[in-house]
Amino acid sequence: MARVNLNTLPISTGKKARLHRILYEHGPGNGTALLLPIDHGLEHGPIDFLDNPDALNPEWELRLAKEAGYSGIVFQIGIAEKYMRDFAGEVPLILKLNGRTNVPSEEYALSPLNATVEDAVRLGADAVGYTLYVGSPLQADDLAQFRRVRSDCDRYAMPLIVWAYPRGKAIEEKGGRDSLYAIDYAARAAAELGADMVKVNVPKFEDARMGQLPKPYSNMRMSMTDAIAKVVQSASGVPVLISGGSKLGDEDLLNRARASLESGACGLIFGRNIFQRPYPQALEISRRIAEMMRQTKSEGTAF
Ligand code: FBP
Repeated sequence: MARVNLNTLPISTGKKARLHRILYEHGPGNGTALLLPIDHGLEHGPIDFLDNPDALNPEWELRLAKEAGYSGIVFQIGIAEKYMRDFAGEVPLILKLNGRTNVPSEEYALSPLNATVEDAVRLGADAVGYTLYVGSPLQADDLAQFRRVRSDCDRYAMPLIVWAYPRGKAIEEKGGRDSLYAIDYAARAAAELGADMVKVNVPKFEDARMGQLPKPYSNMRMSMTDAIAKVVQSASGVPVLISGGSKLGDEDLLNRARASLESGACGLIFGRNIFQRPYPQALEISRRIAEMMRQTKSEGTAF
């Protein structure tokens, strides 16, 4: 696991102070992050909560984040405004600044801004999140929007975590959003554009689509661990968080966590895999993952 060393990460004093809370003062600590993203009601709709309707109430996730020892929780503005107050200072907030529904097609993906960096400051957030749809036909709008957010983040010393998501028509024509080509490219693009931290999905190798990938990715096959390590390397020193995706069984989820940590990621950001479990199971698996993070030896990329 690559633990983030804030003394060598080239960031401003204010960003360092905020990231210190996430990476050292809460959660597994010691330069790692275990985050709980809760923006699915907007991104996917209430469908994601059908398995566990208790989790529709954000107090469920906040209580879990506090009890299990998460490094931070991710909310959109409406939920943050209504629910963070009781947990302010106890659970670090990452305010997601953009978001969209999945009702329209992803062909022309763009995630519009719904909140500002000033909102994040007012709510006491320790970072903001921005979804960048790398490769979308609407990338000119996305990049312009992102540039304004990045510059606000620099002005307010607010760490910027980029959901580096390859999406859209052209990405689908070139092998799809989950390919190593697409995820590797997205991680690198986010790093080059000024992310302080990059969040990516785990690359997949789909036999039927390998031929669509640009060379040499069309001939590149590797283990999950090596694929994540490749993406971490492409991010070139920008700390990488690995996301969870749709719900897995306990052992598969723990394997995903282990592979991510062994590949040089500095943290994990698991949503559905946590809140779609009943509370006692969500608590137990969260604690097992946090313990794994505390025990995984520091290795890989040095920040
Ligand atoms: P999960 O762990 O549930 O995959 O959550 C991570 C996340 O990035 C959420 O923040 C977001 O709502 C969702 O995935 C978006 O996923 P997608 O773009 O694949 O629909």
